[in-house]
Amino acid sequence: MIVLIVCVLVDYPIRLVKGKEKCSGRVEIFYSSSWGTVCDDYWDMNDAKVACSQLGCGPVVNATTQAYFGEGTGQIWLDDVGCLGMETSLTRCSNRGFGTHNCVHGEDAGVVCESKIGFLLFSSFTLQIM
Ligand SMILES: [Ca+2]
Ligand SMILES: [Ca+2]
Repeated sequence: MIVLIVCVLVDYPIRLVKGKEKCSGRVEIFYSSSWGTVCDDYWDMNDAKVACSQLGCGPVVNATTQAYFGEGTGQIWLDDVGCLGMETSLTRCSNRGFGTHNCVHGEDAGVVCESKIGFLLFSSFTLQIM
């Protein structure tokens, strides 16, 4: 029970917006009752990898910058995200603190991950030909 409460406090839900499929899009995080975006400063494959695994998607394909999936609205919640790649959620990575940033929505970060189904099919296909 205690573990559950700690997780709720540390891990905030994320979603991907405006992608062609559910495992790609602009990264948004739910904090303080509203969805906000992530700035692309120091946004790289390690950060995107954490977002992909938090969402239950397959491996990361790309970390997008400069509002590749369109500009979000409202708060920019995270900036200078520094993941090592094995964190279980984006908010466990170092950052400047919720809402502290020097960004505009033109810098919204996004990710492209393999969709889980595609990844599983690919994996089983690889197994079959091996
Ligand atoms: Ca980073
Ligand atoms: Ca910054």
